Amino acid sequence: MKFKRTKRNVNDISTFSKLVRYHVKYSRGKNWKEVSERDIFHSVALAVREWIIDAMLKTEERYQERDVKRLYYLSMEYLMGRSLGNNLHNLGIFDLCKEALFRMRIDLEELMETEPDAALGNGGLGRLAACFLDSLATLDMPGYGYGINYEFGLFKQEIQKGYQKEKPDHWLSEGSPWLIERPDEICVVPIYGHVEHHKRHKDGDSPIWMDWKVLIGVPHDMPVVGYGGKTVNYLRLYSARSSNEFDMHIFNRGDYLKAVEQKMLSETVSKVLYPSDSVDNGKELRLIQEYFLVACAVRDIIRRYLHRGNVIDNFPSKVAIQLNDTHPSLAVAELMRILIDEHNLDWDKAWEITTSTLGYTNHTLMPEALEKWPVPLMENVLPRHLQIIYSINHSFLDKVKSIWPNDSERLRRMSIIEEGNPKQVRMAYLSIVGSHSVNGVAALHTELIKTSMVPDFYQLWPEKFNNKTNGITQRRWLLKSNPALANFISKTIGKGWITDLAKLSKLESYAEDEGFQQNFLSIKQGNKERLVKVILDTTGVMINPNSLFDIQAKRIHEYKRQLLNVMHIIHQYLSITEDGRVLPIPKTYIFAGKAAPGYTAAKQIIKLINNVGDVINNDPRVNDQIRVVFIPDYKVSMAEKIIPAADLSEQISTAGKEASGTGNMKFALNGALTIGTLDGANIEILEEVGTENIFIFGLKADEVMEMKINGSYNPWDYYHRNPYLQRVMESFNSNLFCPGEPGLFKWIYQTILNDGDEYFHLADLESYIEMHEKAAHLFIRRPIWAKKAILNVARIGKFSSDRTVSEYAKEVWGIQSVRG
Ligand code: 26Q
Repeated sequence: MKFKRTKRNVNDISTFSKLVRYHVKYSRGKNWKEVSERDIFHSVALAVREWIIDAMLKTEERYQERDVKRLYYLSMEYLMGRSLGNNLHNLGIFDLCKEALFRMRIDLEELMETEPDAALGNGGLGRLAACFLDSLATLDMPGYGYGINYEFGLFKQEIQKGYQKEKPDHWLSEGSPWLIERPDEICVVPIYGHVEHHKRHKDGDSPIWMDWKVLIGVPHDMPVVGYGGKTVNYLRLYSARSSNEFDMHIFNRGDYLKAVEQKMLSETVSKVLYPSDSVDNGKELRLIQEYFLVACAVRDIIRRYLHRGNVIDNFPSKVAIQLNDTHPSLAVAELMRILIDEHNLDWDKAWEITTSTLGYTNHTLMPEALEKWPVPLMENVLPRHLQIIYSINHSFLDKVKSIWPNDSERLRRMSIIEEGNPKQVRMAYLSIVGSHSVNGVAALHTELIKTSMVPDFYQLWPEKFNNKTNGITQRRWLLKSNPALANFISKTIGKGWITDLAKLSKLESYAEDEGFQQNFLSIKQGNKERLVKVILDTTGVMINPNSLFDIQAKRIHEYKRQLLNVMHIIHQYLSITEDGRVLPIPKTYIFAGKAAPGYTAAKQIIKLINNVGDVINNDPRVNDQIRVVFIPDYKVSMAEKIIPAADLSEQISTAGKEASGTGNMKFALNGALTIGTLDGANIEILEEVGTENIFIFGLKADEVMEMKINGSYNPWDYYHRNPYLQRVMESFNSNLFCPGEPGLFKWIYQTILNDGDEYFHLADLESYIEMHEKAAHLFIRRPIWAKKAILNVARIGKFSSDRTVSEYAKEVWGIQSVRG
């Protein structure tokens, strides 16, 4: 390289500018006067990447010197969002870079807006993985993500005539400056074929997996910069390629088209993220994706372990693997297969290593969302793995039999193989049996796993089960997304909160300080004004920045009850237009979120929100009292703009259904008050912030469960008892909100009143309306509201992912901080 590197000095603005110009010329091949925005973004990122790579290499040296145990997080999803701003903050060179670019007449904030989101995930589970990686690096812990380098991330959402339309997200079309390809570390992955039995040892039969095809996994590393810039770990994402040897074989047979077709088929494996956040059972491509991730990750982990001269027997002393839900649970079978077939370990030793290495995190209780794979499909795609799963099940059921003899009903309940036509592999059971740790993601959720999802397993292994309440990284969700509040907090109590969120408690003493309250409120106002512009740009609707911003931003799901929110809005609308009511304060109801493309009810709810918005926003009778907007294409970078602007955060799932929620934490951290049910982590937020600083309503999980079991819930009772609810329901039966498409929302009336209202909307609507009244009245008394909001910020410290990750490190993974 021609460029003479001056010794790197993070304070040196001119070094940075030179590096940017260097990359414009030698990486983008352009003269300064012909650069595009894209060129500048890439050149700035490549300049920053140099700092990052230096730190990344040093980090690896440090880990090697100390020969530390490492954690590998296996996840089908990572919702990383944008990296430039985050990396600059974590490296501590944000201001330096801003100044350097300013001198080159480039606005850093504008440049940051041109970066495409890395949307390699659907929602909560994928964003949690991203927060964990940030925390691991910040805590100087050797922890790595393993995932798939999807060519297409989560679809882009457009709204046309009120309906969601999906557009492909080709995020890699211009390449990513953050991905470092590692062609020398590719993985060869066998798939399909069949198993033959050969005599190997005197002790019996040795199965051989034959005639498999081959996939190649090419790793791409995305560096993960810890706050302070000392530790840089990485997220290793695999792209699927076809194997050359394999193609050559077909090419040589003269079947050129067949060979190209085969090549394309191989590459579809990492083509696209499945856009559903609950199971889409039985799709062969999804099974192959899950296996592809697991096979690449396990090979890579073992290779790295053995490379250091270690013997396989001590594997768990240097390696922990965490399964992010059941999606990578084939790791149980794959690790067993490699230990037995490739390292010749006996079954018991292999089993001990496997279970000591693996941990499993459950993210859902809903029976229909539990992953299952048809046995015939698995037999075709992964014949040897299926055999191993049968053997695992056999010895597992032997153990159950030895403890509970003559209990065939229990064996049927606990079997990893579900009887039926076809038989299915229960991936949650495989994960529980194959791991030493099983955890839920909030206290209530963990209790429900133990008592209602898998009580038999809890009875067998109570010590395996533990709770790890989710958290979020304050670096992205306050420092970066809400700079005004972050600076104000740092000025008041110092910067300690950035790496120790519990320090926010120092803000408690300012909660009643008038000056502090005023600053706090004016920061919120600034964030609201920023969002007003975004909403005008994306929807064309002008909203009132002085109204109460009531926000529900999350995936669209019946259990999350966006419909309950809409019912309340309709109630309020009708109380103005029909009862002549005047609201205590103007309100803006803001929604954002994507529906899985195949989830009809969820897509209809989006249409409903848009239609209700159209009617209300164009009705002069309510115009200065209510507005309803749906912000299209919710994603991490949009969340960073929406969340800091919220006054009220909607966390209103049917109790017992939301495993944890993490949006609830982000909103509270940014000074919104929560209106919510006693579900998931809301319960723990209530415990932290105190009952007078949160608006809790509705049935509790045990009450919902009880009413379900004894069949005592009858939505008609609520309909008949309360004329307001009746009026809301009748609006769905009429064409009030669908004048152009008569009958469009009748299905809602039907689902709620005649089909049993599975999610208890009518049971909770009355208390929800009451809580909203209470919230609106409090909002007028602004100092009281401000005090509550400040106390939310001051008391939310528990929900840092630093705390969550530290708990996993100590109690599950056995890894430690490695400081320089
Ligand atoms: C499975 C098989 C086939 C296709 C898709 C899937 C699939 C994909 C994503 C199933 C589930 C998901 C995502 C689930 C998820 O995001 N769960 C959320 O996890 C958060 C982090 O723990 C919790 O806070 C939320 O409560 C939970 O809903």
